[in-house]
Amino acid sequence: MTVFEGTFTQVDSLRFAIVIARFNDLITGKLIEGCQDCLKRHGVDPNPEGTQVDYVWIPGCFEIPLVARQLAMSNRYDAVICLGAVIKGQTPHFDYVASEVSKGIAAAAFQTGVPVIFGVLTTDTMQQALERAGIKSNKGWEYAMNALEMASLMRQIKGGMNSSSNNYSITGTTQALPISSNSFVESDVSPEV
Ligand code: INI
Repeated sequence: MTVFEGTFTQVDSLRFAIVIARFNDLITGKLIEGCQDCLKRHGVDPNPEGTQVDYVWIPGCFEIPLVARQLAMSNRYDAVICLGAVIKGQTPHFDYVASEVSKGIAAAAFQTGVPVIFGVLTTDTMQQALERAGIKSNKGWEYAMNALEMASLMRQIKGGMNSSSNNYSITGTTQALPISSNSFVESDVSPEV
């Protein structure tokens, strides 16, 4: 039997999309810096003018799932990293946004077979968010590590296929996909023929 495990080397051909919420950009701006630092130190060129990382700005976390799914479906990326910060206020808004973004990110990954990293801080206070965005540690760094590991792991599981060769399209029908396709699971995404 085989042990599959993501590595943090051989990153030259990996491509990532980073989706960033403008809402609470004091926090999300710091998360990007952490992400970029980690990617760079592992040999990925985070320059937006380069070929390895694209950046997509959106209004707030509620918009993440739609955009993340679209990017994951594009066959351009080995992983999509979603960065946001949902901070509790005086109203139930936090709960709606946090709930939708977490479910939506999971669904985007599940439906497309592309790793979509949940890089969304959910905190009670701005202070807690700041502590996780650079003051004590920078979770952006960890999210990039998660993306590197998952990108590598998925390439191995797919048998070394380049992500750009995994063509699929949305059909609206539910069917199990073969291992050589883009997912192991029941999904409404099916291979292009
Ligand atoms: N968006 C966030 O990213 N974080 C929040 O804390 C937040 N709160 O609490 O309101 C938030 N709201 C905006 C939301 O994500 C949408 O952009 C907006 O509702 C438009 O769809």
